[in-house]
Amino acid sequence: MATTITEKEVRELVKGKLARYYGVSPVEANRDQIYKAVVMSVRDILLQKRQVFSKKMKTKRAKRVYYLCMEFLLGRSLKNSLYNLSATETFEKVLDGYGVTLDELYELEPDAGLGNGGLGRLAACFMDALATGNYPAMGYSLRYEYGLFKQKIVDGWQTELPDVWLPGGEAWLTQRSDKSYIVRFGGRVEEKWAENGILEINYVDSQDVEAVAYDMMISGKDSEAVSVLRLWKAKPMQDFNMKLFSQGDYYQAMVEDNDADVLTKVLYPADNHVNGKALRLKQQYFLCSASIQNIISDHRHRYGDLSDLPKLAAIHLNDTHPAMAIAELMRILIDEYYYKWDDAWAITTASCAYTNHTVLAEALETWQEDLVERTVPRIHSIIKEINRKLCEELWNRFPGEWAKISRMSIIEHDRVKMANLSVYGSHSVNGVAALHSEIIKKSVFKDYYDFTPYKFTNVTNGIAYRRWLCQANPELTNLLVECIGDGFVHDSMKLADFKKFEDDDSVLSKLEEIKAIKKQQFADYAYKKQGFVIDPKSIFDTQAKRLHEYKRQLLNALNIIDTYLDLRDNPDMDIQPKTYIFGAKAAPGYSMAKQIIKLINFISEEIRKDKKINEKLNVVYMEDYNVTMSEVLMPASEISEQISLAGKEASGTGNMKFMINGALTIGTLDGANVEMAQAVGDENIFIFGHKANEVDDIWRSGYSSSTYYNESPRLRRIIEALIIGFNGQSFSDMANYLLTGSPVADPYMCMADFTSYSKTQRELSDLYVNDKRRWNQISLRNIAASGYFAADRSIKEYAENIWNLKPLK
Ligand code: 26Q
Repeated sequence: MATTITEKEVRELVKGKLARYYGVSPVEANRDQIYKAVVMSVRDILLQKRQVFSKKMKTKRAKRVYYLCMEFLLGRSLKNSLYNLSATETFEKVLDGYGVTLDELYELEPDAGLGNGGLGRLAACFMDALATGNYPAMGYSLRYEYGLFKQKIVDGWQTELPDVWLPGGEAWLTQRSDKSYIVRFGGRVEEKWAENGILEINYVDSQDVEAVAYDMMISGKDSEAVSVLRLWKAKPMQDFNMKLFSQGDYYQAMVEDNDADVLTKVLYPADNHVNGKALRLKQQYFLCSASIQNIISDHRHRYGDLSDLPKLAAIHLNDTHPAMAIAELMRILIDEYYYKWDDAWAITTASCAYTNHTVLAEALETWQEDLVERTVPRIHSIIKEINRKLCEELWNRFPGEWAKISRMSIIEHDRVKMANLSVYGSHSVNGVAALHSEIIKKSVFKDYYDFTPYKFTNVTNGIAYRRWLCQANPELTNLLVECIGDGFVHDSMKLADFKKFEDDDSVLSKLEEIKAIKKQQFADYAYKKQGFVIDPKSIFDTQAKRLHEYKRQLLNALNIIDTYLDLRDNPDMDIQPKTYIFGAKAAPGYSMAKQIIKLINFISEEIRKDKKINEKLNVVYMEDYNVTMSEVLMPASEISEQISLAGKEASGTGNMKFMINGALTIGTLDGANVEMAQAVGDENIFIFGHKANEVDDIWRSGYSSSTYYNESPRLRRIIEALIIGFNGQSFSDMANYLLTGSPVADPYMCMADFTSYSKTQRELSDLYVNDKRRWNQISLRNIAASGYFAADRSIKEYAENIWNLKPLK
């Protein structure tokens, strides 16, 4: 249902905001004021829509989903909100009179970078899809003052700068002083049996922090629903400080003031890697406690009885980061509402569901037990009791199987294993792509799969495709509308109709023209941002994602080196000019990842110095890759690099964004690539390398990268080049990493997959030169087959198979 907001209403709204907040009329207002006034106007429209929807949810006693996640990587919102409200033109007309365009205003909005990568972006895509599908939904996260750091490349090396997003991003947030809760840390817990037989829990010397809600409205496409993203800000507790103050402990009062603030200062910048810091644990509990308190209090106000909770609320744990929500829900039911343990446990497990996003060992969260005990003593004792009951159940079920029981326990060797808590405390566990969901049943959760097989399921990830297709690529969208009508805007599966045009030469050449336009736009962008000169006629081959060894940017670099050495030997070699584009941030403490960035930048520099070679081979490292950059980059890319070691990438979602924009994928059979291959057909995707089971086999029999070195003169030449170095800098450490590293050389098997990768790269180049028509056909088939990878579809599956949630129409 499209909004019917009129030009007149918009004009009044914007004018009112300008007068109220800045005391200016539209003609006096500067751009920044107009931007903020427009954002606040859109926010008001959405708030009002949400209110209407909220009333309906309540009267219909509709079940709601609460999506708990430490990250929401939203990017910009203005363009998306106007698009979703179908109000872009109306606003454009109003702004016409003010001498600014919407495009200019869009550029004023900072990215809300409250996430690292895939997991956080998925959460953002899901909020959009939930609203679009008219599902009652609320997301919960933290209102980080600083999002993911800004990346600057200095002399080839990544440096980090703070991401100050709030001054520009704040206009989206509505402070909810009425939604505030106390979260308690530390101290001691005293248990006292009251005369009425009730166990009273008292907190002694705890540090109390106030959680204040800030709401952000997330619109759906032409729908009635609006999703709310509730972000918690930590605020020092006024009266607590006053108490200390009045006791004469002025200094302590001030220090504890600062302590509270620090909780929601900054997002931890690690992706697929845990950080066992106390502050992170506190952040996680802060999210869990504030959110669960809020869910329970709202539920009680609306419906009274908490026993109804599983019927009316689905609580979703996005990875294990909010796993303490399980214990927090138990705490509140037992300590505050005096539920019996088993009844509380039944409510908790029926409400909670958990998604796993990784099988990497270094990303599996475990916490030192004494840290948990010190930080959240009551939660610790509840987890201990959950664990005791679990072990009891396991002893009955698997008598004598000590090793298994120990693996399955929640607390083992003084560590709290969040994955086991999440699985045991949830009624559903899912992976994020078919292959990944199979792998977790065989690896990390094998024992749990034997124990409770019915809990395990799969929901393949999807993307908010309207952002990357309709908004980021209007040229392609128009072509699609001309060919198949605009039904695909609401139903991504209709993209399949585009396949009918695979033999239509005029459509194929239009597709090529559109790619050329988007390439030129990206070339202009790269020039403006970083001064890179890119030949728009060269093939744009892109790897854009977080920098991680398992994602194998290094494998890409090895192939670039190989081509470079060929060109150095023979500068007249007849090859299709190619531009390799990288965009990636590394966790600040991840030194190997930073070395890889440096390698790519040094190669890039050296190549740039040789004009003749540079005409055929160009490497650009785009600084500060973020959501907004991806919206320019994905539509411009012709080759999508999805080259993780098979079995390591849970799903990937960038792969889907490239696909829908017509890029050809070069990739391993990993994550969602497997399903992309099924959807588009093996002839339309460029798969190489060892498969997940082969990787396991090689690993078991002992991987030796030197075998591949000995067999391949090309690899030997590359390793030699690394040692000699690029742009005056030796990368012999990298050579050692690949050949002699310990405990194992080349842990992500770049050497093992190099030959097959490099051969497939050549096939792609040959196809581009020799049969551009077939290239365009493959591109078209990819677009047509991408409809399955929509978040709308993922959300429908979650709603039907996990949350038991119905759209509210
Ligand atoms: C945990 C504890 C302490 C500090 C940090 C963390 C932490 C933070 C972020 C651990 C992991 C992450 C992020 C994981 C992630 O982004 N995973 C990706 O999720 C995507 C969405 O499902 C998948 O498509 C990707 O395959 C997966 O890598």
